Amino acid sequence: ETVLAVDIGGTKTMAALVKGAAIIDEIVIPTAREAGPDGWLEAIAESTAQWRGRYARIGFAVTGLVRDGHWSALNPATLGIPDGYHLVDRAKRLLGKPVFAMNDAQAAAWGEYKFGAGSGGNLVFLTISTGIGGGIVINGRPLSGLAGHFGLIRGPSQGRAPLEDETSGRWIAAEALKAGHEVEAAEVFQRARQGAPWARAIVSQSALRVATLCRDIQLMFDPDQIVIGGGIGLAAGYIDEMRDHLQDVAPRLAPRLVAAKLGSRAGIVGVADLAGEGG
Ligand code: BMX
Repeated sequence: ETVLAVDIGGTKTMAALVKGAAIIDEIVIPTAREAGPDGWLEAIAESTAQWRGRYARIGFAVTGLVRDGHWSALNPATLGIPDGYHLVDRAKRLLGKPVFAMNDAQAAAWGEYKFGAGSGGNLVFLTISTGIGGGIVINGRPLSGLAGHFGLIRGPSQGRAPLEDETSGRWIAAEALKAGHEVEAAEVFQRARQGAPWARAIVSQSALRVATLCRDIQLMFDPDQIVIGGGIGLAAGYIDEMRDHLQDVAPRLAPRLVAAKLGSRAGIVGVADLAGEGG
């Protein structure tokens, strides 16, 4: 069964025709942050019009909290979704097929568990991107609701801000600006690789905070592995930097970090699988 799978993140939106774990075709468009959910759905309908008639079901993996088909932001700085937006109803009306919706990182956790880096045991997935998302698969089941929203735990600044606001892509760009460099997160990584001390310091600080989070996650769920994804998490050198920060952790406490095998497509593949089963 072919599924239209859509992943709406704080920075970009990906849509794909998916069969099993195979991507038949895909497009990526920026998430027009100011357009709001009606605007995002219209952009998706437009840019996937050429696939109409080729899919029987639709899956949405979205940044934010999904409950009973209703969609809300937990951290509006990551994406300003209005409270309780009727995502499933609106998408179904617009695209004309049954819609299943879930959180992006929870979908990615399922994708990696079933088709990617998973080994069959318990797994935690972390995406380090605009924000920090997470998903947990325990005893072969993906947890839903708030479970895995690790980016929302309190950060290092005396608990004032969510961890993701002091760690992730937006923070990296903001820190660079403070250091006098008006660049996007991706360029901070490039400059760090070239050896710029200011860039290296920012990347190292971010990786240290995520490494500390992984250490805590290991104590909560003892997963077989923690799968790292997202544009920041998969940036060259980031996972190695995390491993460096974990070097002095006793082996029996140490989290086992692996890169997402499905890369940026983990959410798409995961939600397609769950939508294909009928949600
Ligand atoms: C935030 C939260 C999570 C999401 C994570 C990663 C919102 C809007 N989103 O913690 O639901 O999984 O960001 O999202 O509250 P991304 O946009 O960085 O992929």
